[in-house]
Amino acid sequence: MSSAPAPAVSTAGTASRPTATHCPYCALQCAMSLAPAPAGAGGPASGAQPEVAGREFPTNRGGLCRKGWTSAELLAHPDRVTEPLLRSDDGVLRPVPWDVALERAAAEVRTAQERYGKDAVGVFGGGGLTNEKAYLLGKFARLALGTSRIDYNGRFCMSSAAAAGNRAFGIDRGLPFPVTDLGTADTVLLLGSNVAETMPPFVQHLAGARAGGGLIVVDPRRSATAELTADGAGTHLQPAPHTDLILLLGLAHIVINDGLLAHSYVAERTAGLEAVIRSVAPWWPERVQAATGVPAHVLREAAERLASSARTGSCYILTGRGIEQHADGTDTVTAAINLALLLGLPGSERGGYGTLTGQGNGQGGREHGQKSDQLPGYRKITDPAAREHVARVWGVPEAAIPGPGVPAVELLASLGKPATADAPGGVRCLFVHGANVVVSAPDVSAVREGLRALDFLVVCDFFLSETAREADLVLPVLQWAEEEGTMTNLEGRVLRRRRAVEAPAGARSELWIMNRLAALLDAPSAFPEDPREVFEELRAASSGGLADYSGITYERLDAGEALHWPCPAGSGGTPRLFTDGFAHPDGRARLVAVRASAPAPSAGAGAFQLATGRLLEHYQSGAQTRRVEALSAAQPEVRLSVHPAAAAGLGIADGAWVRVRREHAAPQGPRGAGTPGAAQPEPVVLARAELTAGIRPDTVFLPFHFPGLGAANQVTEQRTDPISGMPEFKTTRVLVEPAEAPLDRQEAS
Ligand SMILES: Nc1nc2c(c(=O)[nH]1)N[C@H]1C(S)=C(S)[C@@H](COP(=O)(O)OP(=O)(O)OC[C@H]3O[C@@H](n4cnc5c(=O)[nH]c(N)nc54)[C@H](O)[C@@H]3O)O[C@H]1N2
Ligand SMILES: Nc1nc2c(c(=O)[nH]1)N[C@H]1C(S)=C(S)[C@@H](COP(=O)(O)OP(=O)(O)OC[C@H]3O[C@@H](n4cnc5c(=O)[nH]c(N)nc54)[C@H](O)[C@@H]3O)O[C@H]1N2
Ligand code: SF4
Ligand SMILES: [Mo]
Repeated sequence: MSSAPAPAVSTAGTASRPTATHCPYCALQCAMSLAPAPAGAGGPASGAQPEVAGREFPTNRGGLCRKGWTSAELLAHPDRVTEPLLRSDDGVLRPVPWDVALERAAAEVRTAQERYGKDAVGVFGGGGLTNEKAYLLGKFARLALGTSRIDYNGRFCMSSAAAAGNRAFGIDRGLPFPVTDLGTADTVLLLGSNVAETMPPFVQHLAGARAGGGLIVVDPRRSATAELTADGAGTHLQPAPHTDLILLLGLAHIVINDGLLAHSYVAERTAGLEAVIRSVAPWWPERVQAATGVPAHVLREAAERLASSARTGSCYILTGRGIEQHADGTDTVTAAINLALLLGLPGSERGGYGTLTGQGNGQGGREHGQKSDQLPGYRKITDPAAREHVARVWGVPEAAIPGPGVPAVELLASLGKPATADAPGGVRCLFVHGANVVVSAPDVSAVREGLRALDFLVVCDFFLSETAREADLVLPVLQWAEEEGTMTNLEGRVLRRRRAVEAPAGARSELWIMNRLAALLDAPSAFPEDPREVFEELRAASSGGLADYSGITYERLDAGEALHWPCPAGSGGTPRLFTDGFAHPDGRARLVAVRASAPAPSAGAGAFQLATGRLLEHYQSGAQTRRVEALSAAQPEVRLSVHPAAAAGLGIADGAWVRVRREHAAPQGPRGAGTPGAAQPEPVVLARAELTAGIRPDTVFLPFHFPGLGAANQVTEQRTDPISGMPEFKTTRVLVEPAEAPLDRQEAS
């Protein structure tokens, strides 16, 4: 088995022509072409890379950001893992042949399940996986492992927006319209989104709004995107972090009280107005000003601008992680959707509401069964008809499909936990596919402790990420340009990923890995290793579901058709949703009354709200981009943004080292009272201060791309949104103090 070739599925292969594909990173999925390495360069083994070029496509119009341009550098990177690595008794990861690796993994699954039951094995997936891998991983968990314990990093990303979209519209597709529709807008309200750094080529779609002074950016920082409002291009609203719900209730209050409501749209297309009128009543502009810091007259001007565009031009409301990644993220997004509905936008020709999906396959990855409560086609795992349908496609009795599992934070909190009188035991053996939770999950010290308490940890990755370093078994997988598959972009459009280069000998496709493991575990259904075959099965499994892919084929995609789901067999797909109605049985959107609690008193001396987010040069946990020379040279270490006035108060100069810690001791997380006698050191972040007048004086900001003591998630907490399971990533009350330079500089990055 160890000499088995990687699956040969290429249509383009390593032919001399460039291969048309898409960027490996974010959900904009910019089109690019990969030309083979120049002749004589010696192929991947020599480190020669295919050449990346931007390709004409509606979302990026030939543009790429720095991450896209440098993405091919990682294909033949010296850090690539190219053999399975098993931890020996002395604690060292050592190469083993594939058959040894897979047999060991299967044996550990059996042992854990014999001792503790089926749910003792867990799976943690990722929104970067192709549709084929995400679909098969969901099936692998339910049928090959027989566990309900599967969830994924999309829970950290899209879950609040998804929950709010489902509640309001009956369906969750990030943008219910093509990105290019934004070109017609004269007003765009962008809440908690920094597209200028997180999706640079997207900025061109804001040109129309900027030209007329209609870009409104809501961010506690003067982000690169907020800067796009300069010179009359728009307005930057700079509220205190985590006051967006109040701000949005305030805008709705003005729309209702100042006669800006789209009466006939609301009457014909929505339900729930009365309760929303009551819920926004207490938030008159001056009260909102007191809570958020945004002046009342600025709020009035913004509401009037939105309403006049909605009436006579075109107006869009878009949200990003800045307002979504909160413990009340679902309600905050709901308030943004309510505002859009009150203005008559969703499904009209005058604009709409959308959320900007994050990961490369953040959209498709949330449709086909990686979520703990979900089956393919965006079906509910608790719905008897959905279970029957999927069981038929899988050729198993309905009862063979486990029930719902638990969301990501709860799953991670359960690692290694023994059973008690009141609660079942946690996961003892975990498979990780496409996430680096030791950097990206909230409260990473607790996560690391959980991973170390496992009986067995399997990590599939192409690099030794910080999470892979904790593994008992690392399985080396393929990178994007080495595999075939499909991705679904932020507009719900399905795209082809194509193989452009040979994979290193020794790495294997995840479909191949699942196929072999399923056989070793006597799985009751087939696990094809050919992506096209998996996609055919996904089409059948999704047929009739909300996210119906049954009409999409590799042939249609290869012929260049633009196919947005839902795409039932024979249809041309749905680029624009809601034009004829919403996905609730009565066709109406739901206005859902949400309430804000009065903000907590402002932090005391030396205390701040810590906001977290992204830098242009790094992607997520940085497992990939920290290995790209130009990117890591541009952003080598973590920096804490601090306002100069706040820094002066703390006696901190630009470039000085600071320590960031929680203002209050963390509430006892779900891990319980901890191990007796094993007092954990208080988690802190060590960073250099970067003084910037662009941030509010009561706020500090950290990017989350760095590991170790540089990890912002050292201090974030396990608190989650009760509806979506989204962690509170975006605000933590912290103390900032001067610190000594770390003895080992590496510690901080
Ligand atoms: N360069 C880069 N690009 C990426 C990624 C990456 O890691 N790096 N990741 C991709 C993924 S998975 C995602 S999800 C997207 C995320 O894309 P964005 O949502 O644009 O990214 P963030 O930087 O997380 O957050 C956006 C902004 O929210 C602001 N913010 C923080 N707290 C608050 C608050 O309480 N209220 C408001 N209104 N704003 C707040 C931050 O200051 C920040 O500027 O980016 C995708 N693109
Ligand atoms: N404080 C704070 N924390 C955050 C956020 C924040 O804004 N603030 N944002 C959150 C968000 S929106 C997200 S999306 C998460 C993301 O956080 P992570 O899930 O940690 O994201 P990545 O760094 O993309 O991790 C992907 C890992 O999988 C590997 N990989 C890439 N492609 C594949 C593949 O096809 N198969 C396999 N097996 N491995 C692959 C990569 O090498 C990398 O090690 O972080 C969240 N954490
Ligand atoms: S914007 Fe996103 S998809 Fe486009 S090149 Fe940059 S990382 Fe890649
Ligand atoms: Mo994300």
